Amino acid sequence: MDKATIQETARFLINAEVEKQEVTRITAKYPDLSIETAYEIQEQLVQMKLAEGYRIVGPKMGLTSQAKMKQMNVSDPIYGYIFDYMVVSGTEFELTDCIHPKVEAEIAFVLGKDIEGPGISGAQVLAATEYVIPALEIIDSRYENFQFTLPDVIADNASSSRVMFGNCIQRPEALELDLVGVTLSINGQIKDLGAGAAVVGHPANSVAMLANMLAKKGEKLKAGQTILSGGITGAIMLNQGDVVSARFDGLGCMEFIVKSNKNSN
Ligand code: 0L1
Ligand code: MG
Repeated sequence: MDKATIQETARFLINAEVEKQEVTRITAKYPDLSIETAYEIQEQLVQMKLAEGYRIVGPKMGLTSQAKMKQMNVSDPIYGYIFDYMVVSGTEFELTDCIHPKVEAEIAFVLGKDIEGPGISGAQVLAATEYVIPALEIIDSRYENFQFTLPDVIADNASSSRVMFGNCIQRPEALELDLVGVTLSINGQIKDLGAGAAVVGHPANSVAMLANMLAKKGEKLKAGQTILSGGITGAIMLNQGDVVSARFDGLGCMEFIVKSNKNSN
C-alpha cells in the first residue's frame, strides 16, 4: 500500500470516529492488507491526531484474553493508543459520543520509569511501575457490527474510544495482580467476571509484551504514561440508562451511568 493510500485510509477511520458512523471494514477493499501495513495505518492515524493537538495518555494492549485471541484466531495481542480526549471524568458516559460502545474492566499501570524493550519481563514492569489503578475501557470499533479481521482492528487503533480511571491507587507490590478478581455488572446484574490472570497470565506480562512490541518500531514506554493492560472481563454492550459498576478486589469500585442526549428534551 502506498503512502497516499495509507493516509487516505487513516483519514477514513478518523472520519468514521468523528462522525460516529460505522463503516465497512477496510479489508473488504484491501483483502491482502498485512499486519505490518495495518500498523502503518494506525501510526498514520496517531500522527494525524497528534497534529490535531491531541495528546497520548499511553499505549494500550488489546486482545489479551484467550477468549478474544481464539475468536480472532491469533496468538498475540495487539496494541493501540489512548488519547487525552478519550478520558471520561465523572460518573456519566454519553452514549451518543460513540457508535456501538462496549465496556471492559482492566488494570492500568502508571509508570515511574521509562521501559525500553526488547527483552522486558513482567518483573521489570512491576519494578518500573509507580502505581496501578482500576479502569473501565469503552471500546467502539468503527466497523459495522463490530465485525473485523485482525488488520482491520489494528488499523482502527484497537477500537480505542473512551476510558474511565478509578481513584483507588495501589503500589503494584501491594497486590497479586494476577489474582485480583473483578466483577462487571450492569443494572445490578453481573455480566462478566474474571481475574488478572486472564490478561496473558499476569497484567504485568501484558505491559512487558507491549514494551517489546513497541521496541520493534524504536518506541519505549515512558514514565508518567497510563497504560491499559487488557480486559480482565469480556466487553459488554452499553445501552441508554445502564448503570455500570465494577468491583476490583483491592482496587475498589467504579460506577457510571449511560446517558443519551438524543432523548434528553
Ligand atoms: O481493548 C481491547 O481489547 C480491544 C481490542 C480490539 C478488539 C475489539 O474491539 O473487541
Ligand atoms: Mg481493552
